[in-house]
Amino acid sequence: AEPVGSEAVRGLPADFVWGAATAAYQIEGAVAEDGRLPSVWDTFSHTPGKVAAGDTGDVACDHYHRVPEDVALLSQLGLDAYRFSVAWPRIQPGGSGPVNAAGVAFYDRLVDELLAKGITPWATLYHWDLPQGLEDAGGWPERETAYRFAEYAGMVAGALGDRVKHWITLNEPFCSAMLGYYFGTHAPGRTSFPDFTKAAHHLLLGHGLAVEQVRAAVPDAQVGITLNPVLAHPASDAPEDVEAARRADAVGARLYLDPVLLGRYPADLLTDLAREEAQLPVQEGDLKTIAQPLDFLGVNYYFRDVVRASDEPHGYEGVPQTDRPSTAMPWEIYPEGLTALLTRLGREYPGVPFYITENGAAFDDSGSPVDGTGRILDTERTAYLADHLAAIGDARAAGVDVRGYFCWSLMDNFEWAYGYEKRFGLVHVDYETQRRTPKASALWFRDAARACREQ
Ligand code: PNW
Repeated sequence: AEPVGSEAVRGLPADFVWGAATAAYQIEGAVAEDGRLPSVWDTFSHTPGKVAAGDTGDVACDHYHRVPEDVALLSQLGLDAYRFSVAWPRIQPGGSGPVNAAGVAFYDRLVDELLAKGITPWATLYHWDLPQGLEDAGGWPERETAYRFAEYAGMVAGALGDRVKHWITLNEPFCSAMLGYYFGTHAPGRTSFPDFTKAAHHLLLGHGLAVEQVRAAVPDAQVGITLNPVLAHPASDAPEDVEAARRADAVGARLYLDPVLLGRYPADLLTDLAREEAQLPVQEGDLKTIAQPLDFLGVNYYFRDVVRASDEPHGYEGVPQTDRPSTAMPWEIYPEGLTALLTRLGREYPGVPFYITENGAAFDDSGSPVDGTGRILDTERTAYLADHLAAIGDARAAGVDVRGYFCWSLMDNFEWAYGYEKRFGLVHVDYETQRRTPKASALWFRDAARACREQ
């Protein structure tokens, strides 16, 4: 691998947390084993036309049967921490009722293996795999789903909390609500603006209730939520584009940040929603529940948005930046946006430490050279990681309290609506043989973590 430039770890402290992230449905496979029942993503991926190439998570990376091997990979990469998600449909397969002990046993094995290798587990309770039984009862637009989520969170915290001390309630409620219930590009594939706003509020309520459950079960827990606030830039100085950027910021960033960290919904957003007759179904006491003090905020960062006005209920549309370098998604590569985002979060939401819980890139690795041992020399991914780590160093230099970085992803996996074609892994997965091979970027990441610790 290329030597680690000091630029990449400049400004990162020796105790900075270096990790990698995955999510249950994207890697586990074994969808019908040990009592697991379908989630909305099983249903969605098995619906023709929803996922590229008809891919599903039925097998994925077969991680369910390869825990020792995959934890050994993390260990070889010298990582401090591993962020994984717990599949609700394994723990409580229909979304209500008793704990499924066989499902818990899988995460017991994973956690024990991690701890045996000195790797700190960071558990995400919900990374989009709602039990289908709850969707059939109305899904996140129903308030009851928030109570069901809290019950499930308490079950998981009770089972794993003696060993797992880092907890993330939700991953990117923006995606669950907006992509799942309004754009329909993610499961469950519904396309209603009012359902989106109801889902958003009930996800946030579920977060707050889950924080209470985790704290009750695990008194020494560190609890947070992972959001993906996207910085929206107007495509021009025209007032309608500036207004579009405000709308994008309201619905994409502040809808989640403000209630969780400030205990209120943004006033401008409430006005926008009232105009669309899509109010948030807030009941007395909800905002207090949602705004429990947190130990950290998880931030996922991939890109910025450049937006212009649109007549759609949400009021904006993205303008592709075709003249700018991009990843295979294709998402614009914009590392300075991570500095800008963290600086803004530090200013507007002071007092909570930040962790980057996801950042990384899909590139067409098949176009990269391979060395004599079969290793993919993915220099673009290494450069992407180095530039984003340097951007975090810049935010720290500006006084922002950001304490760690989890690369998305440990290995190539099921990239939601894009299926297996988009590869985000530090580690290459051959889906014919399930063979894992670290890419050059993985070895660079290992060396960067070491250089940071030893500086
Ligand atoms: C995140 N968007 O998803 C998720 O947390 C991961 O599971 C996923 O694999 C990763 O980023 C890469 O996509 C997103 O369209 C999916 O705005 C889509 C969007 C954002 C994040």
